[in-house]
Amino acid sequence: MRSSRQQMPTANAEQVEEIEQFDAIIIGAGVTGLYALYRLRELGLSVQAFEDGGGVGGTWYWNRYPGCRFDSESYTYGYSFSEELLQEWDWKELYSGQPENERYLNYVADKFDLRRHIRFNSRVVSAVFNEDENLWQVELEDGHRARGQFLITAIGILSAGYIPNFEGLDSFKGDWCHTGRWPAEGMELAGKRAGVIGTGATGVQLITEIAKEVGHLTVFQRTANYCAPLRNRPIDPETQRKIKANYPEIFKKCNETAGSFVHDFDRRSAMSVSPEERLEQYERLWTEPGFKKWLSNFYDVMMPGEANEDYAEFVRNKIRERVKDPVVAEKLVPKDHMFGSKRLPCESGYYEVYNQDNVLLVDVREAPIECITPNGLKTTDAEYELDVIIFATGYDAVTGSLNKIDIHGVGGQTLKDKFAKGPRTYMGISSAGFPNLFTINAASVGNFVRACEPLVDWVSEAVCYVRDHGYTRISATPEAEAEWTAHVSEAGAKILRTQANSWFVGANIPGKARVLLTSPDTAPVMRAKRAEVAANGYEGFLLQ
Ligand code: NA7
Repeated sequence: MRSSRQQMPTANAEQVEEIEQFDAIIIGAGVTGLYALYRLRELGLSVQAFEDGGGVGGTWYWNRYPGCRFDSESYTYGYSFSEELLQEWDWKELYSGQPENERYLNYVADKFDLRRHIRFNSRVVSAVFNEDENLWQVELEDGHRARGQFLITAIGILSAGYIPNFEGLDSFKGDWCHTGRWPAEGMELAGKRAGVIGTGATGVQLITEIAKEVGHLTVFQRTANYCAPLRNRPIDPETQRKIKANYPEIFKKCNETAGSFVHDFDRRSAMSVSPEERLEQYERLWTEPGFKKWLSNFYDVMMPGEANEDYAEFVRNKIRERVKDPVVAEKLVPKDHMFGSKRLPCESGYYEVYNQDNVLLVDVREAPIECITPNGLKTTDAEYELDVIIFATGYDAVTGSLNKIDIHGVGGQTLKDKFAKGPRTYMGISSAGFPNLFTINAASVGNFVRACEPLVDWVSEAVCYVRDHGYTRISATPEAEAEWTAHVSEAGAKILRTQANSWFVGANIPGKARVLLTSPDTAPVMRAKRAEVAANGYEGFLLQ
């Protein structure tokens, strides 16, 4: 199907602006946006993607900070839709780094000729639903406009970077940046006095890497995390051959697990075996790479309760063993939240960094940050002189990136207002009063590509259903939305992810409503739910 151009009157009646019209508009050309583009185009729709960045990749385009890499197994992260692609691409490491991940996504964009449908350096600032024509009109920062029947926000769950509102940042004489907007030309760090704020998954990767080159490093930690060894290694030719021969089984396995990872829980309770057997399993898994340590462990390790605390203590002791100074070690040992209630960072030498003479750990819960000064950073205890400040302070998750776009639905209501107390959607995908808008970024969770492919497939089929059945609009019914929102709240209250103050529940952003921002259900449950909805003629959706 071809795109068309419509002549629209402008403010000046003499002038006529041509606005290109598409079947679907996708915001974002990251992992999800690229696949949505491919899929919808294959289905014969005219599609245009708008991407804020200068290239494809989303997360893997922006996060150029040193140390950035997967902690999902690389070979589980690639797209599964093309056997040819799977066989052509060699993942070089078990946990691939950002440069390689970005190369992969560029390779995909070129191989499937996606680039010609993407307008780069194009930030969408508004999207307004035209009720008479059943079209979304988007406007970019540079004034460019486009229209589409369907609008898909593939803008990521963690893309709106958060920098705490510290007084004095403007006065800082050195360089600073947020990890999610790491300059393409890099940061000058060699020999410098660097300060890093934040010790989440990003901070842990970054700190380990830059500790190798900076002159002095000060880490400002508010909450210690449970981190475990990544144990990355190159993929040797024999393993590569096995991976390529086994993709169907690998993906089948991923599809069966809660978070779409290749690891599955031990069906036994940690408490049902002897302490010796329990410890033997903990130790054995500790030597294994990646998330296996918790996702292949006794199932109740990842549930609130006794097993969780037992494993938490095991991890705490692992941390204590690696840090020479016992006072520093105790600061690095998490004691205020349950194991797994926050995202678990994997690391490659993180704790040893604190054994270096040129590294200082500052506990900013004990002495909070007061302000940034021209020469560094001041806590209630002391001032630290710094040449560079790096904010590894995370993201305004899920709704943050949506809120950056002024989205107006039926009757002019804004999505921002509607989501002020948390997302109100049906299955994360659709919101009543916002027809033909698919908020894919609010519905993905887990091992990202594994989660986003079936989601995009579902949305694409829904789009075809609407068109093939002569409808012009699809959106969640208010009833389905209310039921789903209540389900997220009720089921969410019982899971580990809602037990700590983290981005999962918006608790990292001052003033943000505390609500689970993703689905509380496992990936197989969500896929089954979506399949049932589709099989029942898009039950819970209003088709007009
Ligand atoms: P996270 O996991 O949200 O971590 C942000 C870190 O920044 C965390 O240690 C925060 O401490 C810290 N932070 C945030 N605000 C402040 C202030 N005001 N003062 C001091 N420290 C602060 O983001 P990441 O980028 O590491 O990871 C995001 C996801 O990317 C991750 O889950 C992976 O899926 C990939 P806190 O813990 O809130 O006390």
